[in-house]
Amino acid sequence: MPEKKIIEDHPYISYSKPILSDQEMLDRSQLFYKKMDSRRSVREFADRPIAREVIENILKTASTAPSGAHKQPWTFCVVENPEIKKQIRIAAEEEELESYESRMSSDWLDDLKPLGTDWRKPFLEIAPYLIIVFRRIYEFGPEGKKKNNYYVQESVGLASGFLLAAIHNAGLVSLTHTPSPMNFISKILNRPENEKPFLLIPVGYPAEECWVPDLGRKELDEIAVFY
Ligand code: IYR
Repeated sequence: MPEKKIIEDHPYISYSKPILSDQEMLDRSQLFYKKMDSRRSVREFADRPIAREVIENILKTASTAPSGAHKQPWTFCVVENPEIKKQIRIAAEEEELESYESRMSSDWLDDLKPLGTDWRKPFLEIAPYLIIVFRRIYEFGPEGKKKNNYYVQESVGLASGFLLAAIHNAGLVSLTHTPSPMNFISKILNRPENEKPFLLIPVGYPAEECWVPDLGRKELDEIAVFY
């Protein structure tokens, strides 16, 4: 059990990390990089079922992300029900068709060509789970008074990153899908007005035959500047 102490009326616990050898630190950082570098966004899913408990662990991991004033301003909705998945697919494809046919610029469509995306989203019915991440703009305080959360976009972005890493670590794949506009999902899932949809993430195994674009990643000197 960690040591506990009260500082200015608030409880604290002692926290430390073991000092690693230089080699162990290097090995761990390298291994984790290699592991994360093998993550890919996948659009072709298998319908193979996944235990609910795995999804629960993944969500608990996502919720370990830091957040503004530790408000954890997120809700994860998990859809397994085939009827609800179908409703989501129909509504998402309707919006996406409109986007691909008239809302997206020609530059945008050109940028997406190497990814092979289009308005069809069959994975929304095939993947065993859809996780919909909602950002909670405010909470209802006593007497229903609205209390704004802080840095909601940043916090929910971080939690979503943790979520994708946890999915990958469990040996599963995901897609960060952003049908736009996404309001339809609040209606289908009957979410309260303080929640706004952020990302729709199908989770499962890749299809037996699954292809992903042959993309590289930027080199270190393109993404980092050391001073
Ligand atoms: N939301 C659309 C379009 C799309 C946009 C971006 I930026 C992508 O990186 C991928 C797709 C869709 O999901 O197809």
